Amino acid sequence: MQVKTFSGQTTRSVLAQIKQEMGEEAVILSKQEGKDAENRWCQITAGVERAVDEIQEAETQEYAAPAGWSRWHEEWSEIKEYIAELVKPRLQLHKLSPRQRLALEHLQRHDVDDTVILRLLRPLKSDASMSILAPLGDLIKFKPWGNEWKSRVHTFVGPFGVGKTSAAVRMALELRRQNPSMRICFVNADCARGNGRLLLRHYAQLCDMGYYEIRDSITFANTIRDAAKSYDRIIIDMPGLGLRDSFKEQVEHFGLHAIRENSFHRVLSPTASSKQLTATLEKYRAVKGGSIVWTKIDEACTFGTIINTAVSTGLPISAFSYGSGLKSTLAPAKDVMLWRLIFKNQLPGEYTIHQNA
Ligand SMILES: Nc1nc2c(ncn2[C@@H]2O[C@H](COP(=O)(O)OP(=O)(O)OP(=O)(O)O)[C@@H](O)[C@H]2O)c(=O)[nH]1
Ligand SMILES: [Mg+2]
Repeated sequence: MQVKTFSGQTTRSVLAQIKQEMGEEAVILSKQEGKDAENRWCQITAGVERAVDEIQEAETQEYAAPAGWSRWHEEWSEIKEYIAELVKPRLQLHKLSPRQRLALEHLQRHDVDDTVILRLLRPLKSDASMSILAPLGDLIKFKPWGNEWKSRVHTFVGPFGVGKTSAAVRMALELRRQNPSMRICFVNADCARGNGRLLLRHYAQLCDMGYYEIRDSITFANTIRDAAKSYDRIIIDMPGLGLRDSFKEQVEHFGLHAIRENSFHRVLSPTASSKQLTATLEKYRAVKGGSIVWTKIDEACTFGTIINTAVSTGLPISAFSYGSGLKSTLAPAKDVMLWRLIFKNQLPGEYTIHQNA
């Protein structure tokens, strides 16, 4: 159900707005009337059943996958692997400098996809003095977490236990560090279970940030509307999605699509297999934009999936987290952090320490 709150001076004018925007099928979910210093006001929350699908369709158009897409995608991945095998002898690797070859082989050991390797090869072969970081930098986008992320609402989604709540708290703390006067609140959409709930509430109190809990689309719409009046950034912690859960159902349950200015951050870990990551990302195809937050990189031993995912989704990397505590375990993502992680096995925290030294 699409839920939206309309306001005006009279019931009649608000009902007219609802009819115009949602049509005859809209149902009234709640109504409030009052009078302030000067005027009367009326606020009505209305919902309409069919609109979700329409909005979902509009939002997913760019990503809309035909029936059987997953199977087709799997077959195409296999075909790509065969093609890569076939073309390998013709790659003329001898045209690369020894340094370039070593770097490419290193990426292959980190499970970087052959298709990505092929895309790196072309520019490298044209210039033996070129560092591999140049074409890599062209393939991967970074948008470091912080003030640059202007949208008011930020929603953290991802599999169970990947580090969504921890990332949300750390990213709020980082925002506050960059901008001490910023008014930030948490919206907990995962309050059915105890742990994350207590952690978020505790940190919100400790850091003087707002805290709300939501359970359905009506409390969600009202909460976001209220929070938007008092806070510059609203950070939503979503429940995890298991491999068999549907993101569309989650969106419908909370009425998530109705929020404007919402950036979705997919929280992922390189400790997951590439098949798991592909399946997880597939779930979130319906939402555009946002970023990828990579967590638990301190627990991973290869980082090729970070490169593969950046190339296949085109999404920017916004942050890396690298430890189980909440302090000094998250860094807004910069290209040099990924290069050092892959080529020197150095965690972003170590890079930051060197920078500050
Ligand atoms: N080593 C390491 N542990 C982490 C990192 N991020 C989170 N954790 C740990 O992973 C566990 C799960 O973190 P949460 O933030 O609760 O993860 P979640 O995705 O919110 O979990 P659910 O809400 O249960 O789905 C906690 O024990 C965290 O301390 C990280 O970057 N590195
Ligand atoms: Mg959580």
